[in-house]
Amino acid sequence: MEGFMFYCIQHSSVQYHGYLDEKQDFDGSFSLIFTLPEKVGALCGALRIFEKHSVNLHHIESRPSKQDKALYAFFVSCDNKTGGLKEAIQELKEKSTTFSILSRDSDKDAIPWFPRKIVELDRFANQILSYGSELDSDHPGFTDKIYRARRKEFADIAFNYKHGQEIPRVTYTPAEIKTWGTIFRELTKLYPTHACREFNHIFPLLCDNCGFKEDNLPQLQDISNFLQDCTGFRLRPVAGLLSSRDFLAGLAFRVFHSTQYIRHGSKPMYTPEPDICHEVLGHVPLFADPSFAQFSQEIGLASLGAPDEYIQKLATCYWFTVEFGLCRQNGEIKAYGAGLLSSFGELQYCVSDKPEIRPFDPAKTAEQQYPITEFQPIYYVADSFDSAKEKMRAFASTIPRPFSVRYNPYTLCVEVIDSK
Ligand code: HBI
Ligand code: NLE
Ligand code: FE
Repeated sequence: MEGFMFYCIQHSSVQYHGYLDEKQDFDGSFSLIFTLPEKVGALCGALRIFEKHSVNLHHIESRPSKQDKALYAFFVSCDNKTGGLKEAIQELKEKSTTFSILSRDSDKDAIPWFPRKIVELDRFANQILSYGSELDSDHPGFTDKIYRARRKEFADIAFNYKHGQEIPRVTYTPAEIKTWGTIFRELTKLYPTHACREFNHIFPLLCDNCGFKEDNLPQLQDISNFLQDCTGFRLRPVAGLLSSRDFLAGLAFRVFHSTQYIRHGSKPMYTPEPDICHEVLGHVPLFADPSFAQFSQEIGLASLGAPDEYIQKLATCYWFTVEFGLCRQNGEIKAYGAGLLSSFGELQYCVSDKPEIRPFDPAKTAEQQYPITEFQPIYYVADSFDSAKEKMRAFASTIPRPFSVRYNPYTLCVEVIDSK
């Protein structure tokens, strides 16, 4: 299937426009997908409606509809600065054969907005859920002034970061290096017996290429370069937790949002919050594995524009795979979830006989409740990354969306296709 025609042809100028006039482009917070009957002047008529209601258009694409050759599909982004959008939509709906709205605002009938260019991930930086520079009162760092000030420094790096920049290098303090050292030492003792094959294959490469060692915290930019060589995954710094929708959207572009601070030194064995140890020891090795990278991106692509209840289901599948997944290898249970591979407490616990173990089945797994501040009572076991991916693909195809998406790795853009 083809992506929107004008979009492909004019792609480079669109991207250029985005860089030149980012602000204006980013303000286009509504997108409309509609089909018009094939008749001369149909688009002109539609554009006149926007003009009449003073709606400012930021971008427009068109192509023949896949569903019906006699129709033309249009994809338009616009803002609602003058307040005329509602009337324009009303009028346009009457002239259109099909009509959908994508919106960042909480309009019930709209498809949620999603990024279509990698630079649009810059929008997420200031939408951190909790923590960030402000710690919750039961966090071990809450009363530690030095720790709080340090967290703010990291938050500022993330807030100011823009796509395409080098991720600032950080000099970690002796106390931070000590915390890292404890975690690194304990985990590397467990990996040979507890981690999956793919993890153990890649880990030594990170030691050789990215400075992973007991007395050194690796730098995000070096890791990002390494991952781009392996699978095209890249890192971008983030101040804290993103919403599931934003976080999953990053994965669609093979972008992993990574924290850069380290957990409080008083509790090295387990933290509920992602920190640099979790990101680089837990997540990074497997993002260098092609099959796992593909699996992760597909969860991301499935999330774009999905209804809230399905974002919830995808986030739960993500939790029980990428974060806390187990797999069977040569008759043994091994860990591949990052939350396990970064916690020397939970890594030992997860393969003991204490937790319950079930086969990974997205439709069922997606409904499972889970705690986020203690060891998991239930884990799901996958046969392989490829089989988990096939299962996720089948599940994703049940998500109701009036369009499908395809990632273009040459342009780093998501192409929207008007029907499945
Ligand atoms: N945000 N920064 C950040 N890091 C994560 O690992 C993360 C997140 N938001 C949500 C999330 N993980 C998942 O648990 C799912 O909700 C997608
Ligand atoms: N519990 C993990 C750890 O201690 O490294 C972090 C999990 C983040 C979701
Ligand atoms: Fe994580």
